[in-house]
Amino acid sequence: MVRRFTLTEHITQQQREYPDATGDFTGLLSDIAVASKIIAHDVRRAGIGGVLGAAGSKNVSGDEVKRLDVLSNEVFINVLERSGHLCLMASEENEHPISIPADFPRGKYVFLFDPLDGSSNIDGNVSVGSIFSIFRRLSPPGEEGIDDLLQPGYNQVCAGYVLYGSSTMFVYTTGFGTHGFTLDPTVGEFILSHENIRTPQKGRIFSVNEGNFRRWNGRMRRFVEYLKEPAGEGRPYTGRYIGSLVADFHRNLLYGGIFLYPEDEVHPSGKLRLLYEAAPIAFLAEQAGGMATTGKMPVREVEPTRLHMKVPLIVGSAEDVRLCLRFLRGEKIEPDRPG
Ligand code: AHM
Ligand code: MG
Repeated sequence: MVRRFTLTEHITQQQREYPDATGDFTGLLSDIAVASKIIAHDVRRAGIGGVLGAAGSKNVSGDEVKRLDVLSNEVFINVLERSGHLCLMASEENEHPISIPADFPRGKYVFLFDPLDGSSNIDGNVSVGSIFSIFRRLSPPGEEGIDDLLQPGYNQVCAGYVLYGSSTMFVYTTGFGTHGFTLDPTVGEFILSHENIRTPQKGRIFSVNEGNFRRWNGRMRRFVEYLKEPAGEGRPYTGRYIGSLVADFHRNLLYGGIFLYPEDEVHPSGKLRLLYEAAPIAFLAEQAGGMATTGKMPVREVEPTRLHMKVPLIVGSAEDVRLCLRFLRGEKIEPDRPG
């Protein structure tokens, strides 16, 4: 019989590298996995469970909240607030930080998450995902506050996402590679399926909402036009855009390519949130050999000033991201030599 490696075993093994580890972190990741299994179950039942449709409120960024967003948010909060590993949380769905109720124990980590990203796709039965990011508390115990949440991405101790796709996948990094696990629904366990993912250095896919083309600056337009030219090796690139970050990123991570949500006239800082989307995705990309930039600086170097701040995101295969940066700097790109 083939020995199958579970997520819990993988985390436990990584933790053994740290002789001083208390097991706290292993416990936290196991709780995140439990929350994501509950959400996966809810997402699968969405059509039949009567939970599709708008919940009738708007989230802090002004987007309409679907009922599954609300449910997923509650699942993460309910599971993690009592875990004893966290002292503070922040969710894309909550305007303010989420504190741990006084009757539950507190731990040394803070947890930031987007409970159900891409939820505007739910009614179309398109893949959605959860994204999370973990930092160590900076403040002394009992004094946790917003500064513990507003940490730059290079301070992350862990980042990950769960993709509710044709199968459910849990992908995470603690800075020792990016690893993917697939939920085996028969036993309810995440099984190691993609160990140490290495994203291709150069891809053939570009993913961007081209409906915004005329709102981009000229340099961004020229870059995307360049990718579409039928000239030189590897071009034209194939356009693939779901409009669901986890699904778009995951596909490109495996196949190679570039994902862009640049600034434009309507979204002066892009659309994606630094703390819940861009920074964790950047950590995962870098650990797989890729790159992530805002166009001006590496995403993980951005110092957050607000919980829900947005940044432009350009992420993917290193050569493709570097090429994009050359366009954004206004460098002259030599045309390919024919044939
Ligand atoms: P959400 O957090 O409200 O779900 O929005 C984020 C989503 C991402 O999944 C996706 O990359 C992006 O919005 C798509 O935006 P657009 O529809 O403008 O292309
Ligand atoms: Mg989101």
